[in-house]
Amino acid sequence: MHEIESFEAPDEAGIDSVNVLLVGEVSAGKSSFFNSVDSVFKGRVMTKALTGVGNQWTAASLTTQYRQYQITTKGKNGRIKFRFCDTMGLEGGDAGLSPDDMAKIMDGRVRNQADLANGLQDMANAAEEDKIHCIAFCINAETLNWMADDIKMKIQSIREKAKKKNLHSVVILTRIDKVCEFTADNCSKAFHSAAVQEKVIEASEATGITLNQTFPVRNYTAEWECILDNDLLILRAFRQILRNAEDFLDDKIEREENEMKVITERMSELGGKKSTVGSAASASGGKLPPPPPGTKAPPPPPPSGRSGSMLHPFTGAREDNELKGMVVGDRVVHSGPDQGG
Ligand SMILES: Nc1nc2c(ncn2[C@@H]2O[C@H](COP(=O)(O)OP(=O)(O)OP(=O)(O)O)[C@@H](O)[C@H]2O)c(=O)[nH]1
Ligand SMILES: [Mg+2]
Repeated sequence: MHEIESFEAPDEAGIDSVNVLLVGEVSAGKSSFFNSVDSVFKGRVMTKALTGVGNQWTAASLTTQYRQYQITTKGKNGRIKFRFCDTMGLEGGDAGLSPDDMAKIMDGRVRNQADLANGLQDMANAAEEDKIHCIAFCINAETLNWMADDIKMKIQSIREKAKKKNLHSVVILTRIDKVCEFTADNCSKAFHSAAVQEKVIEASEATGITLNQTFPVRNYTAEWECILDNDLLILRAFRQILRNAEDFLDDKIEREENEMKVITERMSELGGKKSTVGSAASASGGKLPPPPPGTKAPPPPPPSGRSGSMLHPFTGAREDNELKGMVVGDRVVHSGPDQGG
């Protein structure tokens, strides 16, 4: 508990709380998982998020708003730097949220309490504090065998989008009490139950998320008081989510520092090339350095008047010893006034 309660995002991340996105099929237990974590930290069963079955005929999601829930403790300074972001359940075919919609949520482009049922309204600019730092896929252990292929494909596609953003994913396997009667009686039996173990493997295979990131839990849905064995399963899952988010943030900071280093090196390379002439001149007090030995110095500029080269051999009749002796290409300097003006 202490590891979670004392969690602080690194200063460089520029955020106050870590955000975890809850994704899953309709009735997978997303909202119940938030309530369960909330219950563990409050020490009593919490029901802040609405849970239950939506429309039984259309199998629509009960949750229709995007909600960011801050986790708080019962203590005085009771705020854990952690938020769960609850979404509408994934529906079959083109209905409901698409993987692209989920990617917008991951980018922090959907505001808290936005309506999701009538098409997602995304913002052009995302706030850093609304970006997602870890994804939790909620999978119903009881109905996993019958999960429709299009839901599986949506989950895979959302995972791909998360991976491209370097986000880690975990599986929260809910309703383990419904697949093992011993676990239903006592949650500490979950680790000795072949039935639960089988579902853990199935969920890992269906999502492509490794076994050590797949956590069986029993959400608080029928209890009035918290039970230690339930709490331990929920805390185990929550601690891993937090560690994943921390790893993501550390990696993000490292990548950004590296990108900055590459940009700085590139800029100094470009700057170095540009300043070669300038730096040579400034090193010699504003004058260009002397040419290397053996280089013929250019002729000094004429003191005044006009100058040029002989283009044609001199054919004039006038006696002019200087011009008569010159050939084509020789330099001519005339400093006096033209004949006749
Ligand atoms: N027995 C049992 N029931 C659960 C568990 N988790 C959730 N439920 C029940 O499953 C139903 C759906 O739970 P929700 O938490 O509302 O599911 P959701 O994923 O938020 O559903 P939508 O918002 O409709 O997408 C509710 O009746 C819960 O009481 C669990 O671990 N065990
Ligand atoms: Mg819900």
